[in-house]
Amino acid sequence: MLFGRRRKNPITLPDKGVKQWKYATCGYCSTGCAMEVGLDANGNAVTTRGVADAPVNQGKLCIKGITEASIFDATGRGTDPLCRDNYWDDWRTVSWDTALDNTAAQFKRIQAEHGPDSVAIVSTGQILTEEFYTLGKLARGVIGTNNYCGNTTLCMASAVSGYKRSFGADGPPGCYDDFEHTECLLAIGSNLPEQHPVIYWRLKEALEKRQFPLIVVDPRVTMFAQFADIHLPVKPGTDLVLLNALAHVILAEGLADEQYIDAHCNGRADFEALVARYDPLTASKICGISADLIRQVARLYGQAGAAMSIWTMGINQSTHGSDGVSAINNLNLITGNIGKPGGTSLSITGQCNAMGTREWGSTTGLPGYRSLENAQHRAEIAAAWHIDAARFPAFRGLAMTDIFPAIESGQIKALWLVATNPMTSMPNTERIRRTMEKLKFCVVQDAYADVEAAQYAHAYFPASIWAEKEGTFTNTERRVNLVTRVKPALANSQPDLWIFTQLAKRWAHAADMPFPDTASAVFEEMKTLSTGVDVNGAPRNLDLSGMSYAKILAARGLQWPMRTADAAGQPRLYSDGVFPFPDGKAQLLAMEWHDNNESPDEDFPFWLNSGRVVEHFHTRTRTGKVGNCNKFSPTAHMEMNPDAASHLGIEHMEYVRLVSRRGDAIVMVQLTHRVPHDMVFVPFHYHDCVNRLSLGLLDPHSRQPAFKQCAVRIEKTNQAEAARLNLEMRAY
Ligand SMILES: Nc1nc2c(c(=O)[nH]1)N[C@H]1C(S)=C(S)[C@@H](COP(=O)(O)OP(=O)(O)OC[C@H]3O[C@@H](n4cnc5c(=O)[nH]c(N)nc54)[C@H](O)[C@@H]3O)O[C@H]1N2
Ligand SMILES: Nc1nc2c(c(=O)[nH]1)N[C@H]1C(S)=C(S)[C@@H](COP(=O)(O)OP(=O)(O)OC[C@H]3O[C@@H](n4cnc5c(=O)[nH]c(N)nc54)[C@H](O)[C@@H]3O)O[C@H]1N2
Ligand code: SF4
Ligand SMILES: [Mo]
Repeated sequence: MLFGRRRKNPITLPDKGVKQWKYATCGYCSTGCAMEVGLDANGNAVTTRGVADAPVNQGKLCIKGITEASIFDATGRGTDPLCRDNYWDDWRTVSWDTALDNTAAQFKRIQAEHGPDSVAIVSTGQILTEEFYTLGKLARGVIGTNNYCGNTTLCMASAVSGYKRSFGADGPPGCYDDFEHTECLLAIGSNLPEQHPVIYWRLKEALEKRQFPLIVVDPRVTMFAQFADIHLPVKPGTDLVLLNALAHVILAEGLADEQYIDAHCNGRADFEALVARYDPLTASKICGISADLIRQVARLYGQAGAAMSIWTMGINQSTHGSDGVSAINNLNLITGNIGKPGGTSLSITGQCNAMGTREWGSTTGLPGYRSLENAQHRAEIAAAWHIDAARFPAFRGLAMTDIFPAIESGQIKALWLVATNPMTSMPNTERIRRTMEKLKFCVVQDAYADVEAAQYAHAYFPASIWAEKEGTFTNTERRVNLVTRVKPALANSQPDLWIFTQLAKRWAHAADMPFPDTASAVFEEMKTLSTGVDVNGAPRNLDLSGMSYAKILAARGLQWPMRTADAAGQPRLYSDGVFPFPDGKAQLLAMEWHDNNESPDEDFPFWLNSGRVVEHFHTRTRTGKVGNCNKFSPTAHMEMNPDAASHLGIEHMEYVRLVSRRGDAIVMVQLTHRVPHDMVFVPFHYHDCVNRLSLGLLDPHSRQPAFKQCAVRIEKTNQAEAARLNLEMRAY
């Protein structure tokens, strides 16, 4: 006899006519899922499937990965290079030679007139590592500007800065397998089930095998918070206070790992003196979590045999983002939870290759986690690139968030945007719009021609996307994985690597420099730069020298460091307690919390919180055109507490106008108890929406904007007019 589903509703998968499967790594988030793209008899990408024996995702994909085959031909892809004299003119289709010659000539003219740093370059976390490395060589070795940065300033800069301040170098020390070993997990400012669904699945698998406390810190009752054992609805922007208080209890109650601190940490005295002032009662009055709950969580964390913390944008996008990260590191250092199975400080990265640019992109330094401030590092890279080390500045230039004000003030005249869309993703859209209008020359290099940033461009380079190219991505757990060329580039678009190497040819001195034009040759060059010793005399961690594309493919991704061909990649860093500071010790940091956000008042009584939903990716150049993603949230919307709404006479699905000190935006109301009374949450995916309102105060260390905190008021609005405006703003 047949029972249940088999009898009632047998599931049949439609036959998509797949003739061939080709390997890739997902091009959306940093989870790093391995997949295969299915091609039909005509070579069209028709579907994707997860790779069953891949260590990261073990066959799973989320909604974005499942629908990723349709992005190749999505509307709005750029097919030809375009040029125009003024941004208000119509575009002219031109040849690649014309587009590249013209761009090089404009950069040279502007640099001759206003100095080398008057040309700025802002890149991304979404191209291949080999492309990042080549762009860095072009930016620093050929064009010679120090104002070169990436959208990672909006994303991971606080994690990078916090890791460097605590451990001496960037690089997440843990891995997903730590879920299988931990006895306590603290997740801060991360909505893992929606933003990293497959990492969340890994966590759930671990929890199903073995129970351990899951504690989620988020002012919203996110999906993650609903699944947690303990939810700490922290007051926005006060995580540092909570973390200092947790450390206070752990030290005061003798739960610290004294041996680990003595052997591996500097700075204990100052740190202890500072956290002594953050007793649970004092802290509770600032961060809104009761003293008892703070003690309970501290004891759970301090007593666990192995405890780990993960975090994402709720920490990084804050005026104390870098301090928040270092405070998480403090917590793990004093409990001896670094580099051991289940004990770690694991920042959950954002974009598919945000790690690749940090490692090899040269935006904040030089390749392979080298720094501009270090003369030996400058010499090493100058030798590899066959240039004079004097070409490198001895300090890093402006961060992305400082580049825009420098355009405003006239210091920067030209801007090259590579795979980033600041017109939608930067705070204070109106200010960005006025800033972009001031540019003498702007190039936008994007896979999609309808990206909003192109509105102010004088040249547009159509880039090939994701698996139209070959190369590697590094994921959250330092795993390097391969993207193979699944199908040919669309129309006249070209891989970013090709664009960089061809542009380099427009400068005479680049002729003497190595500019390999295949990804695998670039990878070999990177490998040679990845060996050697660090500032503490220990072997460099970011070592890829044992890897090859064939090995990566066979293993479905390998973690660095991998120093020899017969070694396996290393799952954790700092397991020996040796950190990349000169004396090998990590740094405990004493950090005071300052109340420095824009916060609600009488005129603007709500916190405006912003972030993401599972079905969309960033500024929707891709997911906005994938029917099975866009249909879940085609319209800009806002989570609002029903009690607050009824107080203002606002109903579910009604349009309202949000107003901040910067601007206004129309959103549709979604009533939900996920947000408290005094907060609204708006996904940032929609153009001319939340970032028209955001302030984006900067973290002093990382220069990352506090996207998660500013103040707004809510006004009733004419529904028909709002619906029309809403449609007009979001034409696709
Ligand atoms: N579906 C999807 N997945 C994505 C992306 C996407 O666009 N779509 N983008 C990728 C990228 S680049 C990134 S960076 C990640 C982001 O991943 P996440 O950081 O997990 O996502 P966000 O929604 O930006 O923010 C996470 C949470 O921070 C909370 N938060 C706000 N203020 C505070 C605070 O003061 N303290 C604390 N503790 N929490 C606070 C918010 O309420 C929110 O729930 O997602 C990646 N994955
Ligand atoms: N209010 C608010 N604002 C935020 C955030 C928030 O939480 N709240 N989060 C911030 C964060 S964490 C991030 S990471 C940023 C993201 O902000 P952006 O980077 O500006 O947003 P994306 O839409 O990802 O832009 C990437 C662009 O690259 C293009 N692209 C994709 N693949 C390729 C390729 O292979 N080659 C080329 N040349 N182009 C390609 C895409 O079409 C897209 O236009 O937004 C930030 N802004
Ligand atoms: S979890 Fe991230 S990497 Fe995996 S399929 Fe989804 S978007 Fe892609
Ligand atoms: Mo991000």
